[in-house]
Order: sequence, then C-alpha cells, then structure tokens
Amino acid sequence: MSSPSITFYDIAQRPPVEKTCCSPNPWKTRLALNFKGLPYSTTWVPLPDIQKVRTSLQVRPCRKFADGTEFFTLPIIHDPATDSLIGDSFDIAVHLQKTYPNSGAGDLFPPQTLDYVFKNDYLLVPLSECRDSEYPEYAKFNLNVDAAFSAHVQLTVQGFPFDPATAETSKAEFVRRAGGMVARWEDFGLAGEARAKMMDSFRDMLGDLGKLFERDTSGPFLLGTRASYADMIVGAWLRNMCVTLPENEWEQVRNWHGGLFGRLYDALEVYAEVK
Ligand SMILES: N[C@@H](CCC(=O)N[C@@H](CS)C(=O)NCC(=O)O)C(=O)O
Repeated sequence: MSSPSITFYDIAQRPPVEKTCCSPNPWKTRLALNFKGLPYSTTWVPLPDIQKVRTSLQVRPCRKFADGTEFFTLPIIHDPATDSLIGDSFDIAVHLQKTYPNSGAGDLFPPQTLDYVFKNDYLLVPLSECRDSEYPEYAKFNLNVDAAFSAHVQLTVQGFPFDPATAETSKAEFVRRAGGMVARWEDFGLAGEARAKMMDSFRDMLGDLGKLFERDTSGPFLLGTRASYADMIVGAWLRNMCVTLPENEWEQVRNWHGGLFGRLYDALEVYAEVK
C-alpha cells in the first residue's frame, strides 16, 4: 500500500491556476517538493480564504503587517508521514531535507557561502524575521533575496493575475494594507519614467546578486551544475516575474547580465511541474 501523499496549499490566481500561479514563497515549496521527488497534491486557496484555511488547519501565522496585526500566508504543507503541518516555506524546505535526506535529487542545503546583502531603498512589505536556523547561510540569503525582489514588486502590479471571482475583494485588501498611501489598486501601477527607473534598479540588484552565480561558471546554478535550495529561492521569484511582468520586460530580465537569470529559470524547469 502506498503511503498518503503530502498536501501542499498554494494561492489560486486566475484560472487555469496551473499557468498563473505566481506566489514566490509557495513556488519555493513547489520547487523543493519536486526536487525531492515526493508525491504530493496541491490544494488551491483563493486569496481571500487564506486566513480561514490557515486558521482551520491551526497553523499560527508567521508574518505580521506593519501595524502589528497578523498576516495569514501560504504555503502550508501537511505531511502525513510525520503528521506535521508547517506554514513557512523555509521551515518546509528544512523539514523535507531532514525527513527525506536522500530523496530525489538529494541535498537541498549543500554547504556554500551565500554572502549576498541587499541594500534596501524601496521596501514596502515587512519580511519575516530571520530566526535561528539549521542552515543560517541559507536563511540569511532567503531574507536578502526576498527583500531585494520585494523592493521591486511594484513592477508586477499591473500584470497580477487576479482571479475575476475574487479580484475586487483582493484589490481592496491590498489598498487597505497600504494604509492610506493609495486610494485604488490601480494607483500602485508604475508607468513611464518611474517604471524605467525601477527597471534600472531591478537590473542593478540582479547584477549584484548575479555576482554569486558567476563564481562557478560550469553551470546555471550557484554551485555550477548542482541545484540547491538557494537557486530555488531566486528561481521562485523569477517565476513570479515571468507571470506578472509584461512580456518584453520579462525578456529583458532573462537577457540581462549575459542571460544568467534566463538560464537559471530554464534550468529549474525540471522542478517546476505544477501538480
Ligand atoms: N515567511 C513566509 C511568508 C509567506 C508569504 O508571504 N506568502 C504570501 C505569498 S508569497 C502570501 O501568502 N500572501 C497572502 C496575502 O498577501 O494575502 C514563508 O516563507 O512561507
């Protein structure tokens, strides 16, 4: 008899959800699950239902909004093998490594130096605190990469694939979170010179991050031909950008810095199946 498989909770965007899913933290989990080759199924949760689902699973929130109130997020996984419910993408990756050390493509956390530090000018969203971790180098990298991409998230606003069924509720919620900074969702959008300036900043940020990828030129990954969770952290954000940026801008991103990020995106395709 085969054992029951893992349940992975991800955010449902516009149907078909398999093509539009673009939440970076759930993507980190999907890439890690596929890397480990573990059987799982995805439960798709509409954005306005995350609080309800997380509360009903009794998984405590791991983020807070700027005003100190709780922020209910995904991913969550339920792993029946250990009877665990885990509600943070980094904790999920650690759980998968500890519980299934030799599964699939092997070690998610091979030792490496990940000394990337993001200098934070534009950041809008408060990030989870960096907690004590078994893989502190990876935890710090996760935090810095999240900060670096989050600082440019305004580029993704116009292309965000809201599900028409819940779009108005979700847009109103994002406006509420901005605490009076904008009156309507559309006001978050960037065009013209302001957009070009943020694209420049995005390119420069990727240039800085890209220096880590240039240390080993034998392959698309930080460790050359060997993928690790650090590549997935960046790859998850690239998935978000691929879905939400206008096509011509995504093409630019793929080609900046000698095509490094396009190659990374393509190389992670083997772990990107949506199940
Ligand atoms: N530290 C958490 C953060 C998770 C998180 O921020 N998830 C976002 C999607 S990437 C979310 O659920 N957002 C729901 C919302 O904005 O309402 C993790 O890594 O899992």
